[in-house]
Amino acid sequence: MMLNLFRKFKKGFLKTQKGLWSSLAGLFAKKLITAEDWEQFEATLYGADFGPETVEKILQKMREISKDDREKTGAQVLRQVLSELLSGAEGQLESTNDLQVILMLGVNGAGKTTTVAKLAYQLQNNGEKVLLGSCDTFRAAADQQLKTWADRLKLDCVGSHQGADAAAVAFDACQAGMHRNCHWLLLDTAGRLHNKAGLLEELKKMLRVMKKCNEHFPQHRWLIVDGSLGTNSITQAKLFHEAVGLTGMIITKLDGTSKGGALVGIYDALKIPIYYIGLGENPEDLRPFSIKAYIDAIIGEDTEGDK
Ligand SMILES: Nc1nc2c(ncn2[C@@H]2O[C@H](COP(=O)(O)OP(=O)(O)OP(=O)(O)O)[C@@H](O)[C@H]2O)c(=O)[nH]1
Ligand SMILES: [Mg+2]
Repeated sequence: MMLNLFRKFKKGFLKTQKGLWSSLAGLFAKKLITAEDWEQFEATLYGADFGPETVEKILQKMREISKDDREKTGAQVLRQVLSELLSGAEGQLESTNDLQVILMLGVNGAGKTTTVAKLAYQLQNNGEKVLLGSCDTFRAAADQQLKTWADRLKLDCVGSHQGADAAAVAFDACQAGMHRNCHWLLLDTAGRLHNKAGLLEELKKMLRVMKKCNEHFPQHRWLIVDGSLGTNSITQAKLFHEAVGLTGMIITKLDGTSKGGALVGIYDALKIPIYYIGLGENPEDLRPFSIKAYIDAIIGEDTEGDK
């Protein structure tokens, strides 16, 4: 299964990879790299959606390395630069004896509900006791969508109905999670447009109310980001961060996008750890984020043994 997923990851990034490869191979094979060569490579980086600020950083670092060390291949240099830019990006979820609450946030369609299901499936498979909470009280079918997942995965779910107070549902779910001695409570929320001030206020209210159960709740405030949208997500991520103080991110829909570079831009802009990546719509399509696997997927596998 893991092998399949890795293949899927690689297949998804194939478009990104192909462009980078041909451009890199040409670049570093030359004795003298001209300004025009760098410009061409810059265009390739933009095409892979690394985003303007990250492209600038990548090029600067690559130029520095190529001045001192012409032994390395282009792929080796880019690998080194990306590893530096992603340093600290791997989030790691650790279980404790107490209930941990994860609040899943993000704009419409980012993949929150699906990610709740996928993560619940993964935690449950590790022997953890998981409860779901349906705090998307905005959309009529939202509660049913989460309940359907709960039934499929044989999980308990604290339900709600359209128009209910999301903060009250969150409070009830926290109480239920504590009483039932759960390890994890995963809370789904409504897709909030980052520029809708009222919705962000509602989110802050949820946070205040949960603190009444336990001052540490919710320990995790994760932004679910649609990776196929590229670096457009950076602005929304910043706004969510200002409103709630994000502690982690999950980048979804990395299967089948040519914009694989956006992940670096998003991390570089926010420096919030990425815990998982989404590679499909099924429960098993969630992988812990690994810097090495990601770089392998966008540059090509590490056959020379360099890190
Ligand atoms: N290919 C792919 N599709 C995904 C992934 N994650 C979610 N989706 C799909 O994206 C669509 C939206 O996912 P949801 O989980 O409903 O998104 P949401 O953020 O809960 O949306 P709202 O509740 O409307 O705000 C669904 O069709 C999912 O199946 C992923 O990693 N890969
Ligand atoms: Mg949803």
